[in-house]
Amino acid sequence: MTSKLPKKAGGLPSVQSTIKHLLQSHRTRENIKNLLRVNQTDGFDCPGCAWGDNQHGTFQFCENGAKAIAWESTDKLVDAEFFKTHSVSQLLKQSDYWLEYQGRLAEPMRYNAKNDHYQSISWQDAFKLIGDKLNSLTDPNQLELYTSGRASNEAAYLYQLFGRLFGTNNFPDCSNMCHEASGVALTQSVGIGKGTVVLDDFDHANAIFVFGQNPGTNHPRMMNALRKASKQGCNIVTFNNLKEVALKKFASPQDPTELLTPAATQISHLYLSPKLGGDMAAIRGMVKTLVESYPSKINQTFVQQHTKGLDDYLAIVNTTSWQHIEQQSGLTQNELTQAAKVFIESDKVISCWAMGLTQHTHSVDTIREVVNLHLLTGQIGKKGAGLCPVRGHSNVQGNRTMGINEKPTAAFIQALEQTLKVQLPYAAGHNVYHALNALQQKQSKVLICLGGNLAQAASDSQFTHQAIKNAQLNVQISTKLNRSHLLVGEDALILPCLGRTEKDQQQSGLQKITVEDTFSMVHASQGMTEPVSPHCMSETAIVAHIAHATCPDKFNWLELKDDYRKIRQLIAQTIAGFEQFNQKIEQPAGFHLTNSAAELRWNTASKLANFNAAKLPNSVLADCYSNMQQTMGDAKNITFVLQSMRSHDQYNTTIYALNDRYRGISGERNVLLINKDDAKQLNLAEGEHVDISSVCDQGISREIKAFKLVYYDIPRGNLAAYYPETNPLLAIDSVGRASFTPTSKSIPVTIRVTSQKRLRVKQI
Ligand SMILES: Nc1nc2c(c(=O)[nH]1)N[C@H]1C(S)=C(S)[C@@H](COP(=O)(O)OP(=O)(O)OC[C@H]3O[C@@H](n4cnc5c(=O)[nH]c(N)nc54)[C@H](O)[C@@H]3O)O[C@H]1N2
Ligand SMILES: Nc1nc2c(c(=O)[nH]1)N[C@H]1C(S)=C(S)[C@@H](COP(=O)(O)OP(=O)(O)OC[C@H]3O[C@@H](n4cnc5c(=O)[nH]c(N)nc54)[C@H](O)[C@@H]3O)O[C@H]1N2
Ligand SMILES: [Mo]
Repeated sequence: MTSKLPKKAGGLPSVQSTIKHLLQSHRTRENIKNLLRVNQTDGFDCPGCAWGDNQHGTFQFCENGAKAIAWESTDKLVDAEFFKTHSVSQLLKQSDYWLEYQGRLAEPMRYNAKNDHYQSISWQDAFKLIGDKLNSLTDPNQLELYTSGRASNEAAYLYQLFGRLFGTNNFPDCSNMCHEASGVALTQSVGIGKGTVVLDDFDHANAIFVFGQNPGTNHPRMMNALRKASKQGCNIVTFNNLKEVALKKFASPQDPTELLTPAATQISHLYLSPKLGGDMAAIRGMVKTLVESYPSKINQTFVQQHTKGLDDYLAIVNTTSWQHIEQQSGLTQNELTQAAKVFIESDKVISCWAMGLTQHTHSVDTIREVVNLHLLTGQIGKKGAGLCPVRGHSNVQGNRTMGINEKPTAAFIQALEQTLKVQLPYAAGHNVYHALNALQQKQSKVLICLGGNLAQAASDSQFTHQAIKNAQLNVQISTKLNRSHLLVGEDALILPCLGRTEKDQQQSGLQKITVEDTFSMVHASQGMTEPVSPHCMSETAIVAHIAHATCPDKFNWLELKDDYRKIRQLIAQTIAGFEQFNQKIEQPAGFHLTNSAAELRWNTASKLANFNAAKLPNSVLADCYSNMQQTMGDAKNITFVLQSMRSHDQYNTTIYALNDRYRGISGERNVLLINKDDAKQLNLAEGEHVDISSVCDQGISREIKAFKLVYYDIPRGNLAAYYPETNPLLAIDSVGRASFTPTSKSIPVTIRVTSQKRLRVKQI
């Protein structure tokens, strides 16, 4: 392990880092004010993660929330002058970090293929161009409507309504690359694809299990809940492939002693490091312990009243051998028994998880295994207990609730049809996987992205980049310049939008938008700083104008954008749980959407919660890598399993800086974490550079070059590196079963020393 690792997370370095990022924003004063308004009544919702807020609205310091705000609210502008100086080909050579660092997109631009530059276009002309192009398509399913999870409920609702009135359910969504497996698994098991707990439950739990999640970086406000729980005597058990420092010790920047002294709160009482993709086996081991050694702890009353499929499930548990469990999880029976005991001996248990569980081939079964354990013990639907998929983007869950879903339920479409007196498509549309394939094959012809950076977020970069280039029209509604804007074919538009922190002025006055957090709390958000440019438009208005330019007769789109309350009235009429929406958001903390599973109502076909009797997979790798699985174990050419993850200084494809303080890494991102013994076996030294490659069954070889080795406390056979740099390695077909999520946490790779010649070129 490197000696540079910090002993605790949080504390003074967090505050120092925040100040640095605020200063770099060139809008320091506004951003300090912004920080005080984040997640407050009459303030705006943090554009960082989807973690919820306490009901009292007390200020919660969050280093990475501050970075997200400072990054959005900057005075640096990317305008017509900028694009005059830089051709698209030149921009393509820049790093993702450089591209976003240039500042906020400040006016609408259109790509000119003749001179390879973006040039100004009026909003009116841009909308007309989109409308004309869409109306020239021979089939509405030639349109792909991507969404990234920052869009407001209002923008998302209009977007899906527009897409469906146009005639398509093609709604690829960042969620397809993120928590899709959670939605699928929870719907199959408990009848609703959302978490069953609220923030208050963390105050009442006796045990909290954290699977495959790095909250110190990605959900820093969750650390307050974990710290408080730990101080109250709650046992916290972590399953993480890496030893993440925040999950070991955390110092609250709001506690003077922990801020200024080495003092910190111990977070995890038991910390287990399974092999990548080994969690299903680990949880199976916990279940086996329960069933075989503590059968009286099975909650018979709950199982009988509320569940279906116990016998089949127990039969599978019975046939799963400890040998298989130990080999796949990389954990011993003894370790798993300890974890099982904490679970079994606690009367209120919450399980949390994020990308470490969702980005594998067998993620749906893994998450259903977590649910199996909760069902056996009745740990759901009571205070202090339940299931908590910790969502990523701040409104990704709300987008789904609003209908951003390529497979809407018939009931959802019927409600829209009946209330709005319209006809909409029922057939399933495209998720990200299907959309990229359709674009690659030129079956889809227009791509509109409501935020995000599909080019860098999706796997198989070469394939994905070509797919986006194939679009006859590529429309990006964005705040910052990124690679998705530069993959231009015939025609492309950049439509600059307002950020969360900014005032959204429409004809009826200053507008509020609404969002839903990971606990299904819906609340209002209102930006307060002046927009960076008078030429930026709100996302909601942009969507309304696109709809108006395309299908003006179907709806009075422009009236809706003039007053967002009218959009909320439509939501109230068409989506269950939003009755009296405009009134309910006047409550300071917003309102909670009820969760059927938390109320022990099971919206499944059986009307019961379903056990899932799935075998452990033979291999954690996707089927398209069966050749690579065979080479595993050959000392000269070991197939490692690589996970791609976030550093402390990034937000998905947005790179804030080149450091990863909690992992002791600074100044670079092309690093590869490796177990010291694996490196020694291959005669590789720390600091040496390696090329990383993977070969899928189609024989396509994918490679990324010159990654610097860092010794790390990681299970043997596993590696870790950052996303998006690792995305070129992952075959487009390497997706989760039933979730289609890229298997970003289990990429089979081999490594070899980078040639000296190449390294010299790199250093120049
Ligand atoms: N600052 C910041 N905040 C963010 C984001 C960001 O990029 N930056 N992104 C947002 C988004 S969209 C999301 S989805 C979330 C992501 O939040 P996370 O899921 O925390 O994100 P990752 O960095 O992908 O971290 C995965 C964690 O799981 C562990 N892990 C990987 N594979 C396995 C495995 O097989 N088993 C186990 N047990 N552990 C494993 C890794 O070691 C790592 O700690 O964060 C959101 N919040
Ligand atoms: N290998 C690998 N790949 C992954 C992952 C991984 O762990 N490993 N994680 C996956 C996950 S969990 C996710 S969620 C996806 C993320 O996929 P996306 O959501 O598509 O990507 P982001 O990087 O969040 O998008 C950044 C861009 O969003 C735009 N933006 C920022 N704020 C706003 C706003 O308020 N409005 C609008 N309209 N635009 C805005 C900016 O232009 C910025 O460049 O990536 C996935 N890809
Ligand atoms: Mo995500």
